[in-house]
Amino acid sequence: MLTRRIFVSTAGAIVASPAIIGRPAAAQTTVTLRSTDIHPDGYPTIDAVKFMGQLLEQRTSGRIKINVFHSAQLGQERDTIDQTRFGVIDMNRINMAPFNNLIASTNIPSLPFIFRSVAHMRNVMDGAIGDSILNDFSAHGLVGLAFYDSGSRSFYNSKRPITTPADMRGMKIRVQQSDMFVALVQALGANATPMPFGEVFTSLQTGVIDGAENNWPSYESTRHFEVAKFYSLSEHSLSPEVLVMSKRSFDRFNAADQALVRAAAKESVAKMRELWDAREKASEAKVRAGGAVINTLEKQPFIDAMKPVYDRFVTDAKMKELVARIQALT
Ligand code: BDP
Repeated sequence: MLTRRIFVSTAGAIVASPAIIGRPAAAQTTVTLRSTDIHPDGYPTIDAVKFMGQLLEQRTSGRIKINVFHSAQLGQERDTIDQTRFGVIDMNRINMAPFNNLIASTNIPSLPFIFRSVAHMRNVMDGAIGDSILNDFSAHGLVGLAFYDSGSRSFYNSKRPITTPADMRGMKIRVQQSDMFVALVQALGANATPMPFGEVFTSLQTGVIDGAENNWPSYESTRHFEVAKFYSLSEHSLSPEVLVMSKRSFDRFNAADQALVRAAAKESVAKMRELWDAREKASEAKVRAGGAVINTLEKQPFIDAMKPVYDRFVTDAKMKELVARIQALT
């Protein structure tokens, strides 16, 4: 919501409040964008969006600000998507996975083993392929602003170390609310349980599920390592984070302010990566010290087992072309 001292006319245009009528509206109108994130304060995604807010505040002499609501104060990820589309929430830092069922191309960077390395992922997401996926948000009432890193996701559970797909047979594994992630886990012979992030700790603790999959910082910040100590380095998905804005909120800005918003979002990516790289190391050290049992594994059997996921989700010509272009890129 573009709030504070702004009235939105029925035509949707921003007009100055009576208190400031008589002064130049553009110089006086303050816009505070509400941005949502499920992570706790201090997580790299939160600090990156705050950094973007500082850039905007400086560049507009305080006219545009961002208020980041952390810790799922505005809801769990999938629930916040519609609120963002309708403009109840202005900005959303969210993983690609909850968009997978809504926007076909968002499946691509979430696919198992699509990226060879973090450098490969950054190269793809920073270039033309990333831009084309960001553009696909516009048909859904959203403006794709930027991608953030999310490290690599690995399986963890409360039962035993996983070294081969057979170790996962029959395990109940929580996944994000994405059919592609359900299929990915099923391909390994495990039972996939889609559920919101905020319910995972209790579900692990009570044995409703045996495990889940995530990167080091989320495994650590959620304290999942305390209730599911076997972390097996499958590194099967680098599904990035995305920063989107409600098209309704974005369209209320004039072209110059829209350009400022886009530029500040892009500039926050480098900041995020710096924070992310440091946090990954710190989180890994923390879970190791906290008693997590970490093992490496041979990836090829997992790559082979997950092949059917490509057959099912990379179906049309556009998706096939994107996958081929990603694989061809260094
Ligand atoms: C984290 C992502 C977050 C996802 C969460 C999850 O940063 O956006 O919602 O995983 O597994 O790594 O739900």
